[in-house]
Amino acid sequence: MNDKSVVESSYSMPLVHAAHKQLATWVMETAALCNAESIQWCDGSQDEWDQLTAKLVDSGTFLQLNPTLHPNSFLARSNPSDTARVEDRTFICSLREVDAGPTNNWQSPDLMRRKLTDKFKDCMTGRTMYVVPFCMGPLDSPLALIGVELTDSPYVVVNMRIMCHMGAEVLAKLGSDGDFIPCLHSVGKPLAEGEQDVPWPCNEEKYIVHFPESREVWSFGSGYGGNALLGKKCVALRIASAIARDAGWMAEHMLIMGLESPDGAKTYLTAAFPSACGKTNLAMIVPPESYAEKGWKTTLVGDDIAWLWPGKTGKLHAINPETGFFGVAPGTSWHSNTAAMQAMAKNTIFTNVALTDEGGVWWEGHSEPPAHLIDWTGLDWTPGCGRLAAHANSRFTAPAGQCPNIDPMWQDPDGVPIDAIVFGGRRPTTMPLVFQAFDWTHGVFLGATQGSETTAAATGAVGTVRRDPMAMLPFCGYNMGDYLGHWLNMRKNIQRLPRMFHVNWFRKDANGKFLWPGFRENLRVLEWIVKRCQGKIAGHETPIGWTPDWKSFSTEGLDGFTKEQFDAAMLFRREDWLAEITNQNDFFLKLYHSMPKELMCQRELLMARMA
Ligand code: GTP
Ligand code: SPV
Ligand code: MN
Repeated sequence: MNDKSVVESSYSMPLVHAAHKQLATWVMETAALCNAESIQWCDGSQDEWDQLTAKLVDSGTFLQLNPTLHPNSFLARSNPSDTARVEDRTFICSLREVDAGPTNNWQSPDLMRRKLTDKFKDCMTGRTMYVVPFCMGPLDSPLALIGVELTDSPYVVVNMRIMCHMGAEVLAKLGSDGDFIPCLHSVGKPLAEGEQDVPWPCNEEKYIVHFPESREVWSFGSGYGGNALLGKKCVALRIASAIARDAGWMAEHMLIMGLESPDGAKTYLTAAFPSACGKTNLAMIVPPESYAEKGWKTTLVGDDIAWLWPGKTGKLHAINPETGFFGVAPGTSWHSNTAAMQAMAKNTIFTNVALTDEGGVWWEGHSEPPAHLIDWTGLDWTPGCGRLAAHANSRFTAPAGQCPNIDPMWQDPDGVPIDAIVFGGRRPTTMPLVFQAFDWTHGVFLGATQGSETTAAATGAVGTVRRDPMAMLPFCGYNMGDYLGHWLNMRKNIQRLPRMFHVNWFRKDANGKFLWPGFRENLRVLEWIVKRCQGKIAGHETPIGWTPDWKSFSTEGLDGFTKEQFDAAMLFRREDWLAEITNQNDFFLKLYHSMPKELMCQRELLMARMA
């Protein structure tokens, strides 16, 4: 299309937005294809937020919470069929199938483009199309990526305003010819003349589609989380991982946090845990009292995504490309995560949690159940009624700046220097509480073979152990074997390598009880990690890596936690590990053609050490 059609379009466009011809043309073409009733260019202002939240309250999508309990906060209840990411409907459409690899759904870009063009035709009839310019990463970071999401969901717009830099400042940075990642989103529910809208429009047929080579995202049919807030998983992980491979950096599903030990030394670490396996909890950890008294301090940089590159200090540096949390609500309480509770005290959007009679929010694990609630589906709920009050994947969208221990460097364009990388997942058996990799390549092997019980963050079976390399299985925008090769290659560019660790908070005893108290007490594991990074403490060498012993691991102030319990949480059993190695077979076979030889070799070495 050319400028002429922009001018001739039936949509009006403020002149200032026509400055970027390519953007203006794409906006006009898309509005025409989707038959949007009108176009709204989003500036990210408070006025815009007020206008959109009022509209969402009017349409029944939002319920305003009691402003004395939760100022400027809202509850949304989704359609019960649209509550989590849809991995089987997520596609990587590279030109060649081999570039998507055996762990991704692939379709030919041409075919997919044709199919989607058909789907998007007239799909915004009766709706406004919002133009949402956004920037992942601090605007002045060398890694910052700009995208523009076109969406017919005002719910998406207000969530995006919390989750990333959005609006006028991004458009200004884009100027008249800046590069941007086009992201097209529709809930896929056109409104016929006079048709009444539903509170949560969506479509049974969903497509979450990525074109990693041309760097575009098309998402159809869902309004929820990672399916619809396209800056997050689609851009900052799937598209960014492909960009990072080409440009020598890494886009990872990791939290970033800082730890200040009593001597004043600051250690930053990242941790890759699969969805709903405790990243937010660990990122926001508050030291137990005995640690706080000694002078331990914790800070948070990010809770879900880290972009890493070799920085000025010779270490890997990390930025959090997001500005908000889209955190799991169930299990979050003043006891388990005070920082999260403070972060979501105001200016927060809750999705699929329960509503209290006072106009507050509640979920399983929040506090003692109230005598009456309205559950996430809008029905009356009483304790013992047999239903969950909040959906297992219910979430809060809260501004990161509201977290009381946000790190002073969290928006630093150069990121924070990383000393440790931690892998982990939900492993009811086999995996000890903590162990350290012998070196970078062994660490990459630990990350590559990490597994976890599946959770409610994606639709499908919950509770079976699956391999989830670097917690990136659902988020890698290219061939997983090539991705692991990229990890190995990065070693050459990092002068001061981080140490690598594997943790497991989720090991259970014969009665199904967690062997480790977890949550705040995880700081004890972090202390061991920090001291290992500082070279202050000896490790115990085992076939699987370096481990702490009872003496070098602090349990002071951890009432009643015995050496027997520690040994059970740390136990290395040869039989379990032989089964583990056998169980990794399927994964190695699946990636046979692209799996780096170094990782095959690591497997051999592990078996040799076990013999
Ligand atoms: P995504 O946002 O989906 O990427 O996940 P996340 O990794 O940020 O998940 P989050 O921190 O929200 O995980 C929440 C779940 O982990 C809840 O069910 C918590 O109860 C559980 N959890 C977190 N930390 C611990 C821990 O130390 N021990 C145990 N047993 N459970 C934990
Ligand atoms: C995850 O599932 O890892 C999330 C939530 O962080 S979502 O944004 O929905 O993907
Ligand atoms: Mn996540």
